[in-house]
Amino acid sequence: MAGYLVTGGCGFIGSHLCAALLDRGHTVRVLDDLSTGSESNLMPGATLVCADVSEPAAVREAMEDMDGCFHLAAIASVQRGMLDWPGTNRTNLAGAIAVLDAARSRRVPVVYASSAAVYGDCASLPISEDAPTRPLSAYGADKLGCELHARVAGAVHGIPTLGLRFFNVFGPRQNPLSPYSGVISIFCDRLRRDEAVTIHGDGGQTRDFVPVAQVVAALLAAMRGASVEAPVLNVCTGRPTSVLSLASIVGEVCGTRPKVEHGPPRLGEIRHSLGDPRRAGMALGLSDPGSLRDGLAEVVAWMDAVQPDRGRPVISQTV
Ligand code: NAD
Ligand code: UD2
Repeated sequence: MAGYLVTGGCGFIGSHLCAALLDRGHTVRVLDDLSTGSESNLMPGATLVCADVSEPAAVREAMEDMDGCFHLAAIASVQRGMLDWPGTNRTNLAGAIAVLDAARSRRVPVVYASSAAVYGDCASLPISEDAPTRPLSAYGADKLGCELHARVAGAVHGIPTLGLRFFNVFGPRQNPLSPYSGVISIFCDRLRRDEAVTIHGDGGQTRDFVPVAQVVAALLAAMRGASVEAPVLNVCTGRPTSVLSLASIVGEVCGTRPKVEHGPPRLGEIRHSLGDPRRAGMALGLSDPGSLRDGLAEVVAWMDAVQPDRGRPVISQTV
């Protein structure tokens, strides 16, 4: 059994990862500032260090006697990166550097969250890991920066790393109440309460929606694959869904005819994002992620369990 530091462990993906690590008998320490995460997401058995990941001393202390680090803490929103460029950069890039710096003295392996946002708008789909990286957002640029610093960490300091380029992740515990929330959490929350959803633009933009269980499987396997070569792998399904058809599938799952409003397209919006899952599938031994409809049904079932009368939003916390 090993001890793992999970930054961002009180967030959506982090809480699922912590549950999986604890199930396997590992010791889990979480570093989180609870800015978008919640203490109610701290898994029983995990300990919490409430601190800012961009504070090198705090991260160094949290990494003491740990065997590995999963670095997930970030401001996980393209839109917030547009609004607060320096602030998101501090968390998203300086935070990653603080993690790598803390890993330096004992060469602690680091598995970290990158994003499909590093690719920008790719001419050729599906996108393999060899595609050029041309981010269209500060968020994507910072994630690419994490990958470059991970390469330096391996080449210069001998720190093993592996970066996972998550596509659009969804599942239970994703908070639907912020304007920056992932589209699936917003659509499920609204349509189960028979409220209208807003589609930014014409809804023809497509995304590769990947269930959180697949992401956790990839994270767990990635710790064994971390190396000084600083590999990066896609975590995706290879199946495209337009935002318009997402609204209609969520409507079916919720048993309602969706009311859809169209707003202006988002600034810097990527039109099509579709990953090639084959390399990661082989390297990490991933199995089929299951259907989008089943994953959506799981999200709606979770929301119904938390808020059975469907009368009010699912989580009272706002971000
Ligand atoms: P989340 O907002 O639920 O979790 C992020 C966690 O990091 C939260 O608990 C938050 O409180 C914490 N955090 C934020 N700033 C911090 C700081 N300065 N110091 C310490 N903790 C801080 O988001 P998530 O969806 O679980 O994302 C996890 C990781 O995966 C992020 O790195 C994100 O960029 C990446 N990612 C997410 C997706 C997705 O679709 N959700 C896709 C690609 C990449
Ligand atoms: C980006 C990244 C993703 C992850 C995420 C941050 C890409 C392709 N994906 O996701 O990997 O890093 O940022 O967590 O870069 N939408 C609506 N109505 C809404 C909400 C969203 O139409 O109410 C649309 C939105 O315009 C976009 C799609 O839904 O076309 C997905 O939006 P999102 O905010 O869930 O995620 P996205 O693609 O910005």
